[in-house]
Amino acid sequence: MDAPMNNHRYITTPIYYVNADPHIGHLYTTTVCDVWARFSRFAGHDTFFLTGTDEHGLKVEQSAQARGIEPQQFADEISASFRKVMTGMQLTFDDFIRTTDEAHERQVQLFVERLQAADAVYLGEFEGWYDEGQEEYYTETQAKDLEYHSPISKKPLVRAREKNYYFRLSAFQERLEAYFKKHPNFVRPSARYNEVLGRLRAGLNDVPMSRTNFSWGIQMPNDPDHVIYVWIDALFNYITALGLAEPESDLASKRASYWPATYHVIGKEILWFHAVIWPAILMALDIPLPACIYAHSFWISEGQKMSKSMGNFIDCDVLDRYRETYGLDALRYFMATQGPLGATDSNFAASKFHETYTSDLVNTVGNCASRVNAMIGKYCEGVCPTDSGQCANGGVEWDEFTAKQAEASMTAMEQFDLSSSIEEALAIVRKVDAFINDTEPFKLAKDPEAKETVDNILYRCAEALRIAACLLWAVIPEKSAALLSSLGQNVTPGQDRLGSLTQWGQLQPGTNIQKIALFPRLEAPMDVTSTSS
Ligand code: ME8
Repeated sequence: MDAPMNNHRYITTPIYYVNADPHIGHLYTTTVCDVWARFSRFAGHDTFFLTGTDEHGLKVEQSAQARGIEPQQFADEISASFRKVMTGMQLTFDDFIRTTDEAHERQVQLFVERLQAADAVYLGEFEGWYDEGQEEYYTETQAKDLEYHSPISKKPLVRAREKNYYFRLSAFQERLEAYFKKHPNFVRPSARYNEVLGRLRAGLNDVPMSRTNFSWGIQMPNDPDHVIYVWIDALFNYITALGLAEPESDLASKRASYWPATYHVIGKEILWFHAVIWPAILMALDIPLPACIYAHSFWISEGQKMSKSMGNFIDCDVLDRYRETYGLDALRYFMATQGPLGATDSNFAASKFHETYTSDLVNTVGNCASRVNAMIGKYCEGVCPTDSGQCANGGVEWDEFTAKQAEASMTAMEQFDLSSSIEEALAIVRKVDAFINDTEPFKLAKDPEAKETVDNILYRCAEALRIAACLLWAVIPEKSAALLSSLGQNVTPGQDRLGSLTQWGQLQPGTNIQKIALFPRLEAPMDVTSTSS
């Protein structure tokens, strides 16, 4: 990733289609962005986090018609439900853009006019195989595969021509290839980079950027017969949200400096649009490119592709049940550590969820915190002891060790490697457990002469836990805050800086330390078969 020129960071999710209800996929992408955005603010960066809904196009028009309502009303309803679910999951987006927002529509037209002025757009004629029922074109190869019949109505495809505006994608072949070569982290993970580059090198065709077969969309400037193709309309959201088409506007004065984006986080199925078409559009407009397109893989569920008919679909009802059983932080933790951020798909399974919850949250973080705080309760009257520095460290230079872990954890998070970042923080907790087992303060406490050693050990345990809690805050904000509060710490992420909070020695001797039970132990995995959906 190229280092940004200022302290600003900008992260985006795809904007979601309003023709399906929110499900694990949408909430996953938005949650991993939320983890990163929370971390980034805590690390002291001025951070903008954008999500929203993609509301134009034929499918929305048809879905609205089927319900006998206007497309706008239909879009309003589903967009509101996305927003509600995301707010309910405490996702801290700074704006929720809708492609039906007036400011978006106006700016898209301005950008398209600029593309026309730059001669990046032309009116051309397309000829192909047309499915009259579905109003969809197929290429020769696709039509051949379908034996020249509609896959839906089974009626014969017809030869048809359509006049469309085209974007001259082919003109950007060399510039794109050169850009990829110079920026090996432009697309991540690297498997996706190689995939796009391979396809890019195979050659680029111009792409249609308008349609005439429906009207629910943004009109092509000066041509009311054409509607701007929904993908072009949607991609612009990343810069219309910042007011980039209107540099003199209030919006731009507040937000324009967030561009270029630090991360566009997307699913792998929409990589081509983001890694090739979008950069070419930006090049045509002379706008800098985003630093990184991060394309994650997919969730499958209980070992199979998610499907409503299979009964393994992770929709909001199922997620609510996980949340009720394990808590919101556990759900965030599972998504961040076991999710498909890499190049392979991940399995969302009740047994795996339970195992992760039990091993990492109950047995590691929760157990260690309750152990340390309980010992301080028992052997130090609930008051943080003093570390006189007089006894052996049990093989650990705690200040150096925690500094190294904090640095590694923060670097990994900055690079969007959520699971490594979390693992570096958990390593601190594991080390505390090992330290307790090695030094056995619970045995030493029986000997009044060893009081100073016990105090020193317990101070180091509590202080290390405080640092781990700060590093885990972006992932499990509620439980980390509870842990910090049990250690008498009043932390306001964003105002307080992660970098300075993770320095050793800030826990003040004399602070009251409370007993804490963070994650209840649950006996069996959640029963996913009895889901109502
Ligand atoms: O494609 N696992 O919107 P969309 C993980 N409007 N993530 C998943 C997933 C799964 N099984 N299923 C979906 C669109 N996602 C366009 C985007 S952007 C300018 C326009 C997530 O509603 C993932 O982020 O189909 C994927 O890219 C996105 O939802 C697709 O959402």
